[in-house]
Amino acid sequence: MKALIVVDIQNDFCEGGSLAVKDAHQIIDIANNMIKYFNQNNFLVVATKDWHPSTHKSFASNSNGTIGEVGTLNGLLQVWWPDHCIENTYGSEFHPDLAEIKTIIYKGTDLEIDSYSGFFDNGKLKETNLLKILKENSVTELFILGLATDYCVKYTVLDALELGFDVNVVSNGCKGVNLSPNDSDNAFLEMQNKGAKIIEWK
Ligand code: VGL
Ligand code: ZN
Repeated sequence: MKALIVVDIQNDFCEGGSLAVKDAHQIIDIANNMIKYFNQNNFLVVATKDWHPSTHKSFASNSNGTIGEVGTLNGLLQVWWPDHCIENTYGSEFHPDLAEIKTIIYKGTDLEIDSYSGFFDNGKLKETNLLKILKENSVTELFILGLATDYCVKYTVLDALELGFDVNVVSNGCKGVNLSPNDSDNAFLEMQNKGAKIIEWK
């Protein structure tokens, strides 16, 4: 069984959002096209949502940090982010042009720890429902796209590989933050080196 995982296509990561990823809107047609194809073939479609309380400590504003710089949060390296994807706000809603997805995984809900991967938080202390849902549906092969290549897409892909899934990363369906200019290119290389197949959806 195949599954599509649509990562964090939320308003705050798109143009005009507080943590806008350059050219994010360019992936929405590809995402919608894949959602339609997966639905038509009775494959599974899952979306993740970055979903933070306003007090989340990954926010520079809550941790005396400088946006884009790296500090530590409960013993883990942490990039300080602008406030983003606050639960139940416009910024955390899916982009209005994204096709409907029924199964949604929420992550980043614990204010003490960030969570880039759709499977686990950054310390692998807690797990979301994603693995359980994939197992219940006998999924073995994943297609992953979304935002951002160098954070939530990358860590979702690396965890999926460690968990034993066959992973396809849809390169034309991903855009990155690029705090450093090569971050997304390096992320694709790392995902590929660890066993992901980098594909394009036409
Ligand atoms: C993300 C930074 C902070 C992402 C989430 O979705 O890639 N990046 N929170
Ligand atoms: Zn976040």
